[in-house]
Amino acid sequence: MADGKDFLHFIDGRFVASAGGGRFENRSPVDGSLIGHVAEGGGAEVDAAVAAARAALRGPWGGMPVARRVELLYAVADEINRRFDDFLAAEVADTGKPVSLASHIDIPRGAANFKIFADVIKNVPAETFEMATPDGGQALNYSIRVPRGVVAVVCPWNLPLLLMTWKVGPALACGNAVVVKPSEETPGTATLLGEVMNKVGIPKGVYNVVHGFGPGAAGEFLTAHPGVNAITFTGETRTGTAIMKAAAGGVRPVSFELGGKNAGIVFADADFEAAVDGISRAAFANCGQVCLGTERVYVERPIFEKFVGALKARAEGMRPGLPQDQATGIGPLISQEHRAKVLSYYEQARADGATVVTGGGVPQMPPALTGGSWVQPTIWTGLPESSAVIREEIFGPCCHIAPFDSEDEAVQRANDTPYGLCTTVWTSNLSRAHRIAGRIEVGLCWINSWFLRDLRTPFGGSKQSGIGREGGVHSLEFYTELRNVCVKYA
Ligand code: NAD
Ligand code: 6OD
Repeated sequence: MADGKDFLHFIDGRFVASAGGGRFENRSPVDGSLIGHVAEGGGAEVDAAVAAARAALRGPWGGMPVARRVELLYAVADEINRRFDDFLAAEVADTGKPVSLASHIDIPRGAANFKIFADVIKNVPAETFEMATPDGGQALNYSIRVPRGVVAVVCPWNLPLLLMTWKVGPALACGNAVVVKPSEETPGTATLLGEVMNKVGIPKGVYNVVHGFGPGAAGEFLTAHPGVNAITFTGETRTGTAIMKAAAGGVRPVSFELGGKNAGIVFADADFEAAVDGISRAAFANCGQVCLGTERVYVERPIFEKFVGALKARAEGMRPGLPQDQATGIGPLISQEHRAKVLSYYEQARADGATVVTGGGVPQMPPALTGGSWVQPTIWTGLPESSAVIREEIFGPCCHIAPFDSEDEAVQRANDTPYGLCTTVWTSNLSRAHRIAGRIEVGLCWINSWFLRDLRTPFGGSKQSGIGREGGVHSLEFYTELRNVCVKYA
């Protein structure tokens, strides 16, 4: 990774340290051990990266035919797959997530994100209009899609490679150059991708990475930089608010994938085992650190007790452990800081009178792992809907389960939140499923499924869960601008 365990910036095709030598520690969430040091970027690194990106747009990348860009993006995907184990090791080191999870989701999607958008850009439909001109002649209008220019990509830590490439893939497919600001918690795979870019021949300056922190640091400098033409961001709603203010200077477009407090709704007529399985994944996968996760579960009263018991058994069957161990069912949270936040909600739930069905604390770990950010998968019942545990995004392996008595009640309670990312509904009544899909205030509604992704579909959140949709041709709306060309030919 450029310099042993040091994570350097990747600017203009080269791995570089910070101008002043600043760096910070990267620690393992599994045991707290030191993984390495990360270059801490500031204004100088952001300036250099944006300048490199602008230069790339004026260079070979700017004039490159789409067919060649497509070939290069396919090569990026192939090279990620060829170096699958390196990406897996880097992702697992930074996040502590089980290898079984990262090898099925994070790394394959990291590669797929380049192929899917290469395919999209090959097949962009064109619009043409013939018109009569005032002088009795004729003109043809056609529209072309042009890149925005330099796109800032600001990323979170929960699915680092997957979420970064979900933005970098379409941005490059559309002919932009990018400056990525990975999360300070997860520098590994973004850095490794720099090696891939060089190996396959992506021109220098097209893909740049500046490491560092957010407020008053690399993240803020990047989003406020006048040389940036568009900003795509995944992270907390509060951070999105700050970035939107930065984007206002220069009137730059934003695409935001933000926080959520997603509901799961389980009807008594659902396939019980499938519903338990789906809600268990939605609540506990990736140690609950998935924006699409379900922290509020509403279960129809006749099956409420049985469902709570079955989910409890699932939670208690998830063994925490080393990522490489195939028996590991759940990894640690990303950091001690995040663990303190999650545990504060575990305390709040008790204070608000919750029944703790299972969990609620820190698991007993072997001595070698006690320095990690472990928490128990946790289930509560009995909380009032006004509790902060029900209202606020926790981003941990936990959920509250409440009974409901009617479809109207379930929809009303699911919608009673400032967020609107997704919902997962479990029922065998398809009429009801379609009705709910029309009434639920979210960007993504899963029926008898969860996190089932076709990358051609629009992805994004309603209300405070985001702005815009990405995925398939929808990504073109953000990563390109339409230019109309009017040709008077007669
Ligand atoms: P975060 O908002 O704290 O940080 C995300 C990124 O923003 C980091 O790179 C950080 O350094 C940077 N940042 C922070 N403050 C900034 C500022 N003022 N200016 C510019 N950059 C700044 O989020 P996180 O804790 O890394 O990730 C967890 C959050 O992300 C959760 O809220 C989760 O719901 C959300 N998320 C949403 C989606 C989605 O698709 N909707 C996907 C994944 C994660
Ligand atoms: O699957 C995706 O494309 C996507 N953006 C997933 C987001 C997961 C949130 O943690």
